[in-house]
Amino acid sequence: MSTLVMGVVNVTPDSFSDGGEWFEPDAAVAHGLELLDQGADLLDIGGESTRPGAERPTQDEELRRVLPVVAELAGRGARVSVDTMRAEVAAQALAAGASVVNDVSGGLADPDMAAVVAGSGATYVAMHWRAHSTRMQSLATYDDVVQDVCRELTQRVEALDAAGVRREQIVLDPGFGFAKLATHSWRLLAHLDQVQALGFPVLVGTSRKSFLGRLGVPPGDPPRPATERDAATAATTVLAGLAGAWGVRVHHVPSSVDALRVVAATEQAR
Ligand code: PMM
Repeated sequence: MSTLVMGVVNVTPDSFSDGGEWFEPDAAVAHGLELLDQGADLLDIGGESTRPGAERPTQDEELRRVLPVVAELAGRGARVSVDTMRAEVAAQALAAGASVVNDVSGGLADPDMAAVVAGSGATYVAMHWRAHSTRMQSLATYDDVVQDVCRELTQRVEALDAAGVRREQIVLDPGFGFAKLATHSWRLLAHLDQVQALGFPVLVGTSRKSFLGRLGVPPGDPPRPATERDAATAATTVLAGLAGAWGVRVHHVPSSVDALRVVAATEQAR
């Protein structure tokens, strides 16, 4: 099966690469429609920025941001994912037409999340996570990042299973940049096969992340701006495609669609 392209629609004032750009519902919907036009298979709609140090919006504010956008895009036939750590936001987004819950905390942030997911039958992306954004970078210590992430993801799967979530619902994500230094993200990218070997579909979310922003930049110089990381992101999409990832979560859809065309054409020529 070919890798899906999940286009990012951040309805936030402060996301690291596109905060504020699509903050009004109409702008967010228009952006989602543009991403679909460009070839996105599904849209990931989020109302909470998870960049390092970000403060959380209240639940009411998060609902106010995402629900109209989820309802409108799902109503127009899009496959919609809601990017949330809150069970109530997930429940209301599913009721409004979302079919995927993308939880960067893998169920750790809200004890009610697993029950909502189990009851709905929705696809559930469980990402590797250690703490909220305000303190996650202080927890970026590992013995062996690939083994540790795989073990902690397996623990999440066991907890989800115990709460009634079916294995077929689960997609795993190693959580690039979340409680990870650049070296950790590179190691995970180099060993995606080990994450795949856990036996679940895998989502790769490298898009515009800071470890890509440091490529080719002399030490001490500022990283390149987020919007100048799309070519590097597309290169990671090739790696994800070759590894057999279920999906890539990206801001710039056309470059990743093309990257996956390269993977498909090469594989056909084998
Ligand atoms: N990264 C961000 C937000 N949501 N979800 C998943 N599953 N995986 C990720 O890597 C991920 C995510 C942060 O990026 P953004 O602020 O540009 O949305």
